[in-house]
Amino acid sequence: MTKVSWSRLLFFIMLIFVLALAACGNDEASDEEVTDEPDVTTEEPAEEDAETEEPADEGAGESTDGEPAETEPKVTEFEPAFPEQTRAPAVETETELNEEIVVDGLGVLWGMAEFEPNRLLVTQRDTAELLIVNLNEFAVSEPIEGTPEVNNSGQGGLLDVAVAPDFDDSRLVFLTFSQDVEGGTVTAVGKGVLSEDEASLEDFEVIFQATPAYEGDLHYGGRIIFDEDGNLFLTTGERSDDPIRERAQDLDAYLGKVIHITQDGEPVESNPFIEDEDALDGIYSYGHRNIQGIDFHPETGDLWIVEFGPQAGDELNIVEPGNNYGWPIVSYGIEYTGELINDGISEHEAQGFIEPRYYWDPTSAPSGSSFYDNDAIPEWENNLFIGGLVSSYIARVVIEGDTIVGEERLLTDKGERFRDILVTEDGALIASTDGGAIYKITAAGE
Ligand SMILES: [Ca+2]
Repeated sequence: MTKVSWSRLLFFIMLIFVLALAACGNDEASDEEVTDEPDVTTEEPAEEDAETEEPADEGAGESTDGEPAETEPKVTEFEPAFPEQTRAPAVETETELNEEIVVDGLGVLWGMAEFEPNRLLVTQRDTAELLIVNLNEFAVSEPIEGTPEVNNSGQGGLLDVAVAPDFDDSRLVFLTFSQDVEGGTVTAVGKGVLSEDEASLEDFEVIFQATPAYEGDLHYGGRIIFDEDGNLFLTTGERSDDPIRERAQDLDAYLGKVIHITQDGEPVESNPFIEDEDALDGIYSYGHRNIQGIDFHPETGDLWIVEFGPQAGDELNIVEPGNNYGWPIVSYGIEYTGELINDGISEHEAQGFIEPRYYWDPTSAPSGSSFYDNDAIPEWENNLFIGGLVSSYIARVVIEGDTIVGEERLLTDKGERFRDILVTEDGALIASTDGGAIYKITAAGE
């Protein structure tokens, strides 16, 4: 490291200290920067990434030299439980790609759903606007009326959007958002009917609230996806602060969970704790931190989630009913203060928890994710694409069975925080950003 880098590093360490002090004095200020969407320590290496990374060499083929995609030093001392659990070998897309910016400058575009071919419903987190983006016409609609009141402080606001599997008939749209309730805020799910003229969401009603309420504005989780039976999986967060985050381990709280509910917000009858009278019936899995991505593997049907870790320790997990994923007892990350979490136990399985299939160290800040379930770019089939926030890239993760065998970083030169990922029916890879852009990536020549 050069002298200049060392002095910058020292500066950032001092900055973290000051921010941490500020956070102690004021819960509302700067938490998003301090705890999540990390953070100055990871911002620094990300900048270096941009300077040192070689330009994408199209046509070079998948690399076989085994060097990892991650080139920065680890933040922690932890070793993986198995060799493929972190730092997968770098791979490179052979197909020549075309990038377009469909819209820009719209603010934090948190969630997307393709409700008609090449037409997306898109949420704007902070203004709580629901918009329609036309991918072919590069056009965005006026905000749709009838969306819910949200608490847009911190990481809160209008979060995800999904359309019912029978949308063509029902026109049902599902939204997640942070809602003011007695005692604080909750992650809430609601549904409404999109009017024929697409100007309003009618009869909007809240169907589920991830209780207990908490007075904080961090770690809402908030992703939703339909399963093949038309039921919903909802992800939540553990609300970040110590000690509330410990509720991720409690079966009488919906914090830090994957939740499985019907379209009316009722627990699905096959849920794992439905017979346990001390547990909430909607819980599907627990011990999660802040789940920001969820999708089904197109071939295996496994449900993969993306969890924000603390400093380092972001995780990819396969969710199975009743399983405990260990937070905040175990983690491959450390506190943003540099302190160990729970004396620094990283091994999950040895402690009776489920090992992540993959983790990042240093932080990647992984957000919305989507499997590529299309043959438009054949080499991408069944790969998982994950938006990175401070890391400012889209991760392409190559999976064999339940093992990560390769990682690639796309759009590293944009300086964007990639918030959500979607694959269209036509096979375009769509990425939304916190700067309010929507990128469309296709095979060149199509
Ligand atoms: Ca874990």
